[in-house]
Amino acid sequence: MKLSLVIPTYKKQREVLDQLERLYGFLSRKNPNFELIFVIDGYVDNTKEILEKYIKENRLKKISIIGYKENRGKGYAVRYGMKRAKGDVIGFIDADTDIQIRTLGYALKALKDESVMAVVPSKLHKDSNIEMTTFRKILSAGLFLTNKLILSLPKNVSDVGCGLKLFRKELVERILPKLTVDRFAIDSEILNEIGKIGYKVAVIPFFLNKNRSESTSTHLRETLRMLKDILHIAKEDKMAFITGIEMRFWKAN
Ligand SMILES: Nc1nc2c(ncn2[C@@H]2O[C@H](COP(=O)(O)OP(=O)(O)OP(=O)(O)O)[C@@H](O)[C@H]2O)c(=O)[nH]1
Ligand SMILES: [Mg+2]
Repeated sequence: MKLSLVIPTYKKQREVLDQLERLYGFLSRKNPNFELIFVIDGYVDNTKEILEKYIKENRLKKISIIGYKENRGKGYAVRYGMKRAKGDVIGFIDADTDIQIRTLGYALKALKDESVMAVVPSKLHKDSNIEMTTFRKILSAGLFLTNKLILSLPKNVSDVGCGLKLFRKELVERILPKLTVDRFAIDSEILNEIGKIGYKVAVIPFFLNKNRSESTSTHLRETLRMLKDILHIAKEDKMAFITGIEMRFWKAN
């Protein structure tokens, strides 16, 4: 199985090489048929140069560095990378090393079941190791409930924002043309599309490193933006539903 991993990368010049080494080493052992696609989401620091220098010096294959000048957001970067991915399984993972690499091991194992079309980790899985402050717990639960109430998430999904997800190529081909979100609500939008179609999702444990950086996606401004985007997704779905009924009504008459 060929695996394409998209790595949306914004202002990660301090961590990105560690992530590259880690992914390259892990996949060379566990699933040597892979490609890593770093999408530089805005040339705002030296991430691109650092990656290119390292790849050249070490003559690494299977890695592409693509990107653009202006920052567009995680959603835009993920879509940009996925469009260019060639794998039978296509996924994305955060550019920093906060997620423990064994989470990817669990994800690959879950795909051994041929009927599984997507793999999604959850902080609530009984084997996850996540310790969160009370504030983060409340925020996380609130965000999930909002998603659950207004979108069509797959039934067994209990977490939305984890920065690692894998999908089979057929699923990506079907939903990618429908995706529009540029920022962090991309995860919600993808899960909503999967839920609407009814694809089988495997939920796996999520392992985070202890001393990780302060979260960007939980900043108030990003959270509000995410809520706005989620409401927009729900509104578009409702409009499509109403239009569908109208069309049937006019056809019937
Ligand atoms: N913050 C941010 N991240 C982006 C953007 N575009 C792509 N990303 C990537 O989205 C992923 C998640 O973003 P992070 O900033 O790590 O968010 P987080 O994991 O909630 O927070 P940290 O604790 O800061 O790592 C990373 O791989 C980023 O490089 C963007 O415009 N803003
Ligand atoms: Mg992060």
